[in-house]
Amino acid sequence: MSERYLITTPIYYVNDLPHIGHIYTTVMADIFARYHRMKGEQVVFLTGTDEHGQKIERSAKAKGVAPIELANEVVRRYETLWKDLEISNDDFIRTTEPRHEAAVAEIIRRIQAAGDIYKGEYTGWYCAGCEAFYVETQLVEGRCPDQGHPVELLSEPSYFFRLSAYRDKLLDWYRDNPGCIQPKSRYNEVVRFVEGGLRDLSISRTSITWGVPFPGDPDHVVYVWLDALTNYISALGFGSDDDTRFREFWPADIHLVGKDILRFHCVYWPAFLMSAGLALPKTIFGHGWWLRDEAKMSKSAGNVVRPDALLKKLGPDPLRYFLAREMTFGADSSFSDEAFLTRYNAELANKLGNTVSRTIAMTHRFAGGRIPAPQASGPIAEAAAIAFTSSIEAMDSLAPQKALDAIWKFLEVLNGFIQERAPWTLAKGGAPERQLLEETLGTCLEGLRIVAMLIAPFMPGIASKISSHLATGLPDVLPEPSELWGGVQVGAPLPPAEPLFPRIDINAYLKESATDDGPAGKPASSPVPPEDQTPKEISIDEFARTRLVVGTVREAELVPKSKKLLRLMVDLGEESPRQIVAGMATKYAPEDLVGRQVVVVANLKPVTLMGVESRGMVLAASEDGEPFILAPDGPVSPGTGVR
Ligand code: ME8
Repeated sequence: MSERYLITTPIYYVNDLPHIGHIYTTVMADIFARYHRMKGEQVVFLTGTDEHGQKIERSAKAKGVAPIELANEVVRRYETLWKDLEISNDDFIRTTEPRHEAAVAEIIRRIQAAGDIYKGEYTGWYCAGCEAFYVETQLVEGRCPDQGHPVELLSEPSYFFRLSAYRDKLLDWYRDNPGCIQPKSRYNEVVRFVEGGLRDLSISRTSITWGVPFPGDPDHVVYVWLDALTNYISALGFGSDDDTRFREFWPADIHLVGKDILRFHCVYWPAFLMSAGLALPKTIFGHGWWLRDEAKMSKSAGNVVRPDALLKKLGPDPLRYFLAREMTFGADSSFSDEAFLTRYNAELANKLGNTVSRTIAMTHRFAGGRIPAPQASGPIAEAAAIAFTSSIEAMDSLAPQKALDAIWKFLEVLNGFIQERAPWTLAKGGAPERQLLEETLGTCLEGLRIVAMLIAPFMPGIASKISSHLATGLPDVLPEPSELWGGVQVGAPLPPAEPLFPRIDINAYLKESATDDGPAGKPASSPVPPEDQTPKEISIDEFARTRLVVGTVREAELVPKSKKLLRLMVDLGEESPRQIVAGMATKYAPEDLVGRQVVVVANLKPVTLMGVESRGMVLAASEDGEPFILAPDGPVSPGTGVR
């Protein structure tokens, strides 16, 4: 019987649309769910929406709709977003579903049977933003101590849960299960809080109506946090006729939550479960916050990032990668498009994308486009084994960013191996060099097959694309370490290389999104007069920083949908021709350029023009907008310098 693994995200409020914080928790949970499936475990991954309570009741009223209409609309957005991000949740629980309400009634029945509920009067402060009760001394400058939301005074009949009776039992649980709250700093925080003593908790409301009716007393609705926390078992069938999944999968292996809702998960939830005689979760992991301008991003603060444009432009994988790589799991981090695009270009386009397309291109050029046999063993196989075991260890110890580190270190090893062996030089040698060349390419392709397998939980789309490039599918289950090396299909034909991550011109992108995006945008016309366009004097050293070389055009074609742009493949004497986009189609037909020599700026930062990456610039004199190509006075070898 394979092991079982239950992972959950918080269920999100439906008062507003999701932002990067909700995306983060859900993506991280998805990464772990996929990883555990690849370990051969039976996984249940749950997410959903928290639809009751004062906050939703008020938001709906302000929008002039019924709460359920608001919920339906936001749920639709969540479901689309999760699909776009390739989230592989096994269920989506809504707290307005009958199966959930049945579970809430059942847990209250059990808590009541344990003698832990009594009726009284609640008088105190309430924060609708956090849906939390506070006593006067907890407030900070008259606001909620956790998030600074406004609070209001309540005085209403209420049912109470004897939370105070659970102080010692909770402390015992924390002591006996030091891994139950992670990271350690959060564990200490919770223990200190509980050591300070617990007050009984109000678990019903009478001044709102949008909630689960309190069993046996229809004047009350269930306090929204007791209602919401129960989602973790209602989604498994607890309290329903078919509770097989509950019996098989509960307790949860990990509740993944933001640190904002630690107290509810580490104090209230275990106490409710103890009272109801149910098993306690194995781990509650409180991750950090995505910040903007030093403040937590939140719907109420209105400082949120909704990365719709990035998602639309680049698909889900780069965003999934960035979220997992940028934030040390557990710590806070700041989100910026710039940090995202920098990692994208450096780590995805350069390190991963280039290594894959370069290796495939060389296999076509030098090895007939079929996968050659890799080395049977050696330093690259050893480095692959290290990447494999380190990334598994990192994932098992809840450090996904370290797993990515290990994989990218291995990519560096592969790149170093290519540079050292220099297939483009080996290709010019005799039989022994050719054999070495084939072995080099086979070894790199095998290394990339392993990389694809290891990145699959993080970037499922790209991983399967690389695997299909390499003519192997992704394995459903990770191999044993002894079986890791040598799975590549020797002799299989490779499809042509295609760029996996087209490079992005960061400045152009940021400028474009600044003018597109409203609040961060700048007015299209500026009152500041344009600067003098004549460049100022430069020194010879400054000029020498421009690498000018002669190249021979090998291929030319029109860029689709463009009247002006040509896509050229220019031989600069490097291992493969460079793709360069030139604005010359109004003057030159593609076929006239093939075979011609041109002068190229070879160290220009790559840009993407009409979706095509350009890695250099062809020089031309320009008179009244008409280009005149510059060329050497006689044929020279591609790559010859110009000065
Ligand atoms: O709290 N950085 O729902 P919610 C990182 N319904 N993560 C963030 C974040 C940020 N800036 N902002 C939000 C609720 N999150 C309750 C949960 S569970 C039984 C009920 C993430 O819509 C993080 O996981 O306010 C946080 O805990 C959650 O979204 C809060 O989502």
